Amino acid sequence: MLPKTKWIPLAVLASSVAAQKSPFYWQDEQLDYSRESYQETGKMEQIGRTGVAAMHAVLLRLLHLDTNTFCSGGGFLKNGTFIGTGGGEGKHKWGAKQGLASIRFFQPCEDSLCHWQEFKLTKMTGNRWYPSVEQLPEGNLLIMGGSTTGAQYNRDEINMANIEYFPPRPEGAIDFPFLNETMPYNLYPFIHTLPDGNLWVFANRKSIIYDYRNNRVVKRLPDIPGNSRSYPLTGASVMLPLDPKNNYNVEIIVCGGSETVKGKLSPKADADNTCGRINLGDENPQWEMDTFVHPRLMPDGVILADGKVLFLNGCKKGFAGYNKRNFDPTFDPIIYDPSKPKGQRWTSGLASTDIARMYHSVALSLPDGRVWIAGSNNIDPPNATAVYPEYPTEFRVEYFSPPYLFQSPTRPIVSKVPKVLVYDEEYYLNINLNYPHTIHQPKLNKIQVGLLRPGFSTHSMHMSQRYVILEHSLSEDSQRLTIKSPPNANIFPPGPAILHVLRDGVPAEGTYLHIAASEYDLAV
Ligand SMILES: *[C@@H]1O[C@H](CO)[C@@H](O)[C@H](O)[C@H]1NC(C)=O
Ligand SMILES: *[C@@H]1O[C@H](CO)[C@@H](O)[C@H](O)[C@H]1NC(C)=O
Ligand SMILES: *[C@@H]1O[C@H](CO)[C@@H](O)[C@H](O)[C@H]1NC(C)=O
Ligand SMILES: [Cu+2]
Repeated sequence: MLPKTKWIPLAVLASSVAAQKSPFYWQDEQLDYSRESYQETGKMEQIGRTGVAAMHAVLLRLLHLDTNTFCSGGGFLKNGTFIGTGGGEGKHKWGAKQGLASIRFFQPCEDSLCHWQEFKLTKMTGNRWYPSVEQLPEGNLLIMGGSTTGAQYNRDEINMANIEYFPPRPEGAIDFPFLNETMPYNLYPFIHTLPDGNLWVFANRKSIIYDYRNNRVVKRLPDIPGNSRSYPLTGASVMLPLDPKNNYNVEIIVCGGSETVKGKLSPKADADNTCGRINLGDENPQWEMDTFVHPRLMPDGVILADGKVLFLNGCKKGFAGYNKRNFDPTFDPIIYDPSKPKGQRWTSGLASTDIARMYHSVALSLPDGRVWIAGSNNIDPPNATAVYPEYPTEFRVEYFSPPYLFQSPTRPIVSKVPKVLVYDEEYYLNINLNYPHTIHQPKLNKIQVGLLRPGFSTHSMHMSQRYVILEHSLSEDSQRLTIKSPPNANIFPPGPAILHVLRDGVPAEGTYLHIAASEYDLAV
């Protein structure tokens, strides 16, 4: 997105390999228990710059691209190859070719020699601007929706009311009438893979349960109260952590969004200040409405190491888009605790930022339990010095350290973590619950093990994001932890993930690993 360079707005993060040296892992001074306030508020730090206007983010490394990834989707195949799909028009200014129908391959590697590959003949069935991508249990990708060209909102003539897969299926694109029914605010539909192998799909205010294997709508759910929640009235959707204790019952929250004014998009529109929560385990699921603390559109909902959900970025007025379409940034992160009763779920008063993160900002959960925050490109052409009523293109990076990093002067450490977990197996890790021992003896030693997929972040989407609690047991001497991998690929589709182990809510450094049906699936 920098003019006159060949770098396209894709921010990609460090690989697992140089983990210990990367900025995405704690430095020693990071855990500063001396500051009592951090225990309550967490810490927000501005460290470094992206070099590109970060608009898409996934845990990988910095890469060179040929085609325009602007407003694309992405996900991992079961063999570990990352696929980026779709994007924007050609931009000769930056040397980017048209990327609307592109499929980009990236195979992570242990040296710095790997890069993107694109093949002239490997394209999607059509142009897709603002498509959603979901990693499926089979280890392939489902690519849904989008429009054939960039637009302020979707129109019938450009609507891609269909689904395709990668690797492609012989039948090509399959009609998906749900995207006709949800016009015109249905770009970047929300998708979550459910433990029964169906998909939950949401656009505008509607949602369905969809059996993609048989191309069949299984159930229609009630409309969410309040405003539209899909682009450009952008809200966020998060599937709450799945837990074997309740047989992986699914609950989903959809938060924020924006209104239309007299049926039209308006920069004066008020953002939505509600969250809806739906329990798919109920016979007749209904939306239970809750506050979103503030009105907010374009929020990022990021699952943290402990399974709580951090919401940040976004603003209070307008709708998603460039150039004086959205105003009044929301600077404070808030945390949602799904396990608490309504009325006690939200934590506010956390360490805030003074950087407006509006259209085209991103956030990703990191292995060390922090959250990486970047981007905001609200003006076209990009302008780092723009002033109100415009907002500058933002290159500064921030890291949010949630309060859990300051709760204890000791932390757990795990080692001997396998690089690959196959389904329904037990694994043995070494654990030191309390490092360094000399400082403090914790009383409870309650352990939680969670598998987090941070997913692909763009436009308030966190494609394929999920968190699954793993069953575990601790040896009598508290030095060995047995964990049970997810029972099957519907619970956790194959691909990379972060293994988090927490003692009394304090996370150890997470481990970046792969979930696979077989160790041989993995090409790395
Ligand atoms: C759905 O929309 C697409 C694209 O606009 C159109 O080609 C198709 O005929 C529509 N289908 C229905 C059932 O309305
Ligand atoms: C960027 O914005 C500033 C402040 O409005 C303006 O003075 C400057 O001309 C803009 N730069 C470009 C390249 O448009
Ligand atoms: C991973 O699978 C895809 C799709 O089958 C293939 O195109 C790609 O080359 C594979 N990657 C490796 C490293 O084998
Ligand atoms: Cu965009």
